[in-house]
Amino acid sequence: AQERALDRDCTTLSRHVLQQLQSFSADAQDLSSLMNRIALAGKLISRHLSRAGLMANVLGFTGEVNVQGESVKKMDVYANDVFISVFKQSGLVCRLASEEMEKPYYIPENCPIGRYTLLYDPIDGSSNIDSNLNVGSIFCIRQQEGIDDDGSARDLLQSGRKQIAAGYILYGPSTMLVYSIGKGVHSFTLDPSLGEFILSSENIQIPQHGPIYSVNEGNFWQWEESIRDYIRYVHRHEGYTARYGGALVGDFHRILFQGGVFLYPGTLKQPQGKLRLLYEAAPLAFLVEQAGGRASTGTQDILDAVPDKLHARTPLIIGSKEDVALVESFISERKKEA
Ligand code: P6P
Repeated sequence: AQERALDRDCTTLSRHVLQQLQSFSADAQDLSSLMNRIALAGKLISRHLSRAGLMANVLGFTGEVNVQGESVKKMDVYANDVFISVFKQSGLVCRLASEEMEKPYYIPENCPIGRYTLLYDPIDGSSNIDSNLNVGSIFCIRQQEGIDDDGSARDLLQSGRKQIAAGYILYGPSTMLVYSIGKGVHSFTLDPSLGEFILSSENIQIPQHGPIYSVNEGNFWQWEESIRDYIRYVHRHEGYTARYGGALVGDFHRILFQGGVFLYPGTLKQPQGKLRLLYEAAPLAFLVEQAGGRASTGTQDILDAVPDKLHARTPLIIGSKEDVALVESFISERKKEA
């Protein structure tokens, strides 16, 4: 057992990627070093978050909202800059597209050789920071298709099936990195004393059904009737429980391990919902399909949705196959009646 534990401790993330691919090809090496860079970004952000916690406490006593808002904003900007500087040095990524930047950030020196684009939400759920609750980073990697000279990143406006890797980092009681390169979903836990992400679960499979439904019921009267029908159903039936943390990565992580469904439907104010397709919904959809689950806009698979712009939003219903299908059945039922 001790030998096994030692083997596990020596399975670093970059090693794990190469084991997955059973190849040492250039592409495999690229992916391995890209994942290593993601891990470095996660370590830097994790360390800063604990300090931000201290700063926020100190600043928080002043009760200055703008100061707290500033520290949260500083965190978003800090995390965004971490990804940029970590990937600048990678020599592999030509372009970074993030929720924090209107346009993609180009790394010209990487473009002739850099074949990848990193799409990411550096700190998702940052409003949770000032109440010391979990937040996350979401990322995915796509192949760069040609160099667009006008910086329009048109080649990014394609379906999520184009993703070659995706995952998230959950900054919770421990910092966990969950990823897939298309060969199953695997999780690593950061050992701060080692400064390494250590393999914790391999080939994670989401239960086919689970008890959890995760949605902001404060929007109940903002939704279409079909979503209200679903909520009435789970209220009436035994075996369901509501869990909502207000930060997508933590809410999704809970569903991945315990089963159930997370929903952020369209509302009257935002018919396309609040969550972004390219760097929030699509990476999680990639993961959940690899884990045997489903992700839907309500009418089509998230991975088939094609954005019309970089920061396009989408409704998101994601989790266990049976639970996503149940929500979709209420939506199609109402469509038939319409
Ligand atoms: P609401 C956080 O702001 C976020 O982008 C996601 O992390 C989270 O799932 C959602 O918005 C929460 O939105 O409207 O329920 O507060």
